[in-house]
Amino acid sequence: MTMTDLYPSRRTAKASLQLRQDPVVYQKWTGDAPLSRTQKGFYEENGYLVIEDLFSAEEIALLQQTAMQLVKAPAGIDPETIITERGSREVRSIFAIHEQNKLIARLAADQRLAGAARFLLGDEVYVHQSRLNYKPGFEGKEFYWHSDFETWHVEDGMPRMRALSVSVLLAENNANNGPLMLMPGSHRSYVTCVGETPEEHYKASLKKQEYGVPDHDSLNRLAAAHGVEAATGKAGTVILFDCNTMHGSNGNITPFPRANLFVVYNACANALIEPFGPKSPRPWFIASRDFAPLRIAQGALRRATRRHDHSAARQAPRARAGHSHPGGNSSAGAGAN
Ligand SMILES: O=C(O)CCC(=O)C(=O)O
Repeated sequence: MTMTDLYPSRRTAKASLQLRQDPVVYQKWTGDAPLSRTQKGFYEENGYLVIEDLFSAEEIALLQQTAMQLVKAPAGIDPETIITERGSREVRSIFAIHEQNKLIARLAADQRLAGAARFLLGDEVYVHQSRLNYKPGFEGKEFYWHSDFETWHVEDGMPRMRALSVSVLLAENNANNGPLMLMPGSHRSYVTCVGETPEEHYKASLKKQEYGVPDHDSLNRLAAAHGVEAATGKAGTVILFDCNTMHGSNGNITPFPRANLFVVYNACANALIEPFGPKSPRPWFIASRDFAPLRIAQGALRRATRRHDHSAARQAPRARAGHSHPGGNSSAGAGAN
């Protein structure tokens, strides 16, 4: 399906700042919204929101143990979904993590996260992408400044700005270990980037992005207008941020790893079409094409039992046909930028 490109990028020799053409919050606040009026207002104005104490200590410990197990012994994880750091065998990211682990699938479907996304995006949602960014001690490299939307639009065919990320911190993020940094208010400006995207760009870009990188002049202007905030917090802190908020993070040269989970929700009405840039879409584990609405789950996250086995969200992720992405987001129990 072709559609007018409202956010062209990587087409011209010079970068520019354009105005956002879409709402940030897609519905009015009412008393039964999953966020307070103040939280909704903060998110709308700043393009992000930090929430503490959404999860119990037991739930956080369970998520931490699960994430560490996956990083240390990624048996059962499709090797294609594991991205290592440049020049090292350390895990940088594991993609489609909610499709490969039932606890993370359950987390992605949780009312506390998915319910907030559904409210802000004003529609049913599905998971466009999930990942665990590990940022190992000593070796964890930076994530340079970017707008996720620019990449998702150009490389995945996401038509409009109607998506957001939720990051669940699984380690304390402090000034030292490369916490997420955001430019509050930057979500209202779209930075177009320079340089035509090579085919299969994702193979290099998940380690270090070369295209879809904002230029210094645009970053200077955004930073002068909005400043930079570091979203630090204890383990369990949740950060919601709009798909077009300028963000990035520094490397981690401390000995302590920093693990953060990311779940990206897209409005079902904003399902992907053909990419606006390169011809071939990115693979299933980076950009899901299963647009079935997520079935939202209530209640506490629980340790795996025989009834709730977290070992694999799905049978054999590698059995997928080509780049297609079989159904499953609609099931709470099964399961970059
Ligand atoms: O993990 C981080 O610190 C930043 C992650 C990020 O910006 C990304 O994966 O797009």
